Amino acid sequence: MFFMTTQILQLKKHRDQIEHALASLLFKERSAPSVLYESMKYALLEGGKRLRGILCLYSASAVNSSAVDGVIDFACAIELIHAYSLIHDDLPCMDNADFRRGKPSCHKTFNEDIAVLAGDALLSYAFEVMAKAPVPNPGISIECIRDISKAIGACGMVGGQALDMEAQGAPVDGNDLKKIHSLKTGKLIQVSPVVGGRIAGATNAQMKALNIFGEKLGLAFQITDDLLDVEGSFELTGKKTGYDKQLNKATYPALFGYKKSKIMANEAIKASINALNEFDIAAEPLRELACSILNRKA
Ligand code: GRG
Repeated sequence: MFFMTTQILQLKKHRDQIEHALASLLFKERSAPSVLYESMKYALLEGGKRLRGILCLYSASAVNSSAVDGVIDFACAIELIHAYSLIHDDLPCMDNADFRRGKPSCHKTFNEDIAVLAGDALLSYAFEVMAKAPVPNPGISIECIRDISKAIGACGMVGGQALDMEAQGAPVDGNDLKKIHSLKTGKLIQVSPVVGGRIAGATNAQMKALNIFGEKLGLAFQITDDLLDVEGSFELTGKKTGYDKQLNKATYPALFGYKKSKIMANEAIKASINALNEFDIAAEPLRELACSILNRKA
């Protein structure tokens, strides 16, 4: 009970830290055309779990217990990119989803043209934020920007989205599904702890560990996301459930069955935690976060 309360308080503290930092960063863009600014604010602030940003912060602390300059900026940049990807993913030409984070999706509130531009502006701003981040060593900043660009580009998240679009209604096997999700959802999750660790000065062995940790966690996250689409509720997930089936999407429960999908998620989380053997107690928040993915309801 004590463990749970401490973990939840710590998560809340970091989530609030990211939320405040995002609000301050976005405020600097207030001279943008007002409808664009409002749409960016609508899609970015409030409602996100900030999982990717928290992974970045926790990994930096696992490597270096002192506060590391610039990590929060990278955590926010990752969340800006995530918000852009969700806006574009919800568009009628993509998943055509009417709800996100418990409210009408960005294009439902601001129309498609502005929603596309809000996504574009959030993505562009993420790069400005990273370039300005007060990281101790500018070379490290460039390496992180490189890692993130790779993770979200044509051979990463955007490529995964293209494969996902192509796969709708087509026969998809377990390997196809793994590939789509490891790119579409997995790459941004995977790069988040890697970037936090890199900024904090991780050794090569620690970088390798964080990379595997992120990869396995991303897989477990996607499997649980598919399970939530079957067993979750709008109240908790903030989006329409049962939607994968409606779109005829290949999912883990559809391909492997509910029970096997649960086992696969468990195995992926075990593997993610094993990868952290390189770290001492300072990585405990990362381990706890990984465990919480299995029981997540949102
Ligand atoms: C359109 C370029 C482009 C990319 C889209 C992110 C993405 C790629 C697709 C997301 C599709 C999706 C909803 C996948 C399920 C897993 C997932 C990423 C869920 C949303 O992430 P959460 O639950 O969201 O961390 P919050 O709202 O908490 O930030």
